[in-house]
Amino acid sequence: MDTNAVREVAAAAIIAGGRLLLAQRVAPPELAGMWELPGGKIEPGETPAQGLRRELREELGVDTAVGDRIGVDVPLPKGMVLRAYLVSLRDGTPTALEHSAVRWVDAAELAAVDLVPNDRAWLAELTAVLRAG
Ligand code: DCP
Repeated sequence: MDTNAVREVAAAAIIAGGRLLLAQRVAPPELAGMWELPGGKIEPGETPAQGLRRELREELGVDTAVGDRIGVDVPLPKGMVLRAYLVSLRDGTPTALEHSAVRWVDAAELAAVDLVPNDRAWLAELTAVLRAG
């Protein structure tokens, strides 16, 4: 039993050339078709950066560098917490291996996207980073 309290879900804000990478969920039914920052559950024994890099290799087929956190902690069911990190691409082209599609959005497009409800908590920070870059 991992007594290290909070189980984290890490999500990646992959930004390149003033655009943010979004991935379209296939499940569960209530989120299918909506767009998210890709990521997933950090496994026991992993640092958040290690776990997020693993998830991004599995989901998108890319090698990444995980940077600073951005935005608020979003509480999830079962005592989990969702956190976003600024991430840069090191190698590979993001490919939808576990999503139905990926797309790059600028700040204006981000405002119009059907983003999963949890990730909307980061809209202001994401928009600010996109407008700065
Ligand atoms: N989540 C979210 N926003 C994100 C990423 C995840 O709201 N940008 C939520 C959706 C789920 C939970 O976090 O409630 C876990 O996400 P995933 O199902 O994507 O994580 P895993 O890929 O690790 O799940 P599994 O182990 O079920 O395959």
